[in-house]
Amino acid sequence: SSGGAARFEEARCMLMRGGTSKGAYFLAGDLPAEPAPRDDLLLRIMGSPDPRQIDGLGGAHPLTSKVAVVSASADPEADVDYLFLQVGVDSSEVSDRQNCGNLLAGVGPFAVERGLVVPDGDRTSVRIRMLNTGDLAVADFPTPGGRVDYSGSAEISGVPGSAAPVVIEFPPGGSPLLPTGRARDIVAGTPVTCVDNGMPTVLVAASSLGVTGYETPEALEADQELAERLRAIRLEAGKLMGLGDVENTTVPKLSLLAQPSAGGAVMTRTFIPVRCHTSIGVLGAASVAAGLRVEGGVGESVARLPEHGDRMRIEHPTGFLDIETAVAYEETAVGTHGETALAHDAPGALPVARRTAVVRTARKIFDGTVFPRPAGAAHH
Ligand code: NQM
Repeated sequence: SSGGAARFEEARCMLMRGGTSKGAYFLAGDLPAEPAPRDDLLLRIMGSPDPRQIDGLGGAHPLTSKVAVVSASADPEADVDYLFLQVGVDSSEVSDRQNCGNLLAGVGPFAVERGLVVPDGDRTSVRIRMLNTGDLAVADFPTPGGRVDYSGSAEISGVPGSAAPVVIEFPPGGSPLLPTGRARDIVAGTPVTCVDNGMPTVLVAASSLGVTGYETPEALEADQELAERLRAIRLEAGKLMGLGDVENTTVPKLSLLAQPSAGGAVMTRTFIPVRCHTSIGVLGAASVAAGLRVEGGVGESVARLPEHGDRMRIEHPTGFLDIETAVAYEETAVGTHGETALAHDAPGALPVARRTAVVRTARKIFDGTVFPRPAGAAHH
């Protein structure tokens, strides 16, 4: 390897759980600035490509093969910039084409740990520019005595025990809530609702795919016929959503919807996009929740919306995720293809997301130096 790369034969790194995901957090300055050498280094740090990621930090699942790159922001509206990178497990793909609302939960604490943000009393609020989408998030978490306190009583499904709440607010983002301009489309012969409230997601009634939506993730992943059907839906929906050819991308996600079983609004099984999520992504849930509030969407036949308030409980394979969303029908809204709809003369006026908020938790697992596998040592 070149002399320039030698500087990165080891890297400062913090391993954190963010929500129901786990990843390696880096200061941008501790990684190569150029994407190609950065991604090569990250593959060697995580142990990819290898289904077991035995020679690196990765946990052999997309939810534990994640990276957050954090830096001070030049943007006056933000304190820090956060770039999410999905590192392939058994592929050499490192992708910045999706965001991650779970690793997001660790970004504020990490920024304080690394001195990018000075704690501001008993709780600290950090404004985060999410570089993958351009959207903002504001995270608020306890910092008694000027140190991040990870312990607390907030419980989230999919994580044992309890921890300090990280309260995250998402102001309205820049993407149209309905990327196709319609509440319902037929793709690959299946009715779907394509929605993007922070994560491009295709909603499908489980019943229209011949499953109940209550199967285990393992059982759904083993269903080859279902996999083919989902693949066809995703490829066609991706084009309609303006995402181009999504064959090799991790967005859009697919969420199968079924009737709730535990007092929530809906039961979900989410494909990210090939593996079935053991719970649900944060922004994935934000998109499901907003999509359920869209009149005429495919959720109408299965979901039970709360009678009032913004809070909605999204059920998933290991419990539930509570998320607050508000959707309004504005006088005008513009879809990706440039259509404009006027509420007063068009009953199909496009809805927009007003706000989204969620409680997550995060934890510092270790802080130190990571030693990447040497360059050129992969055999595949
Ligand atoms: O949707 C998994 C996760 C995610 C993404 C995925 C996420 C989100 O659970 O905000 O967090 O959909 O790949 O971490």
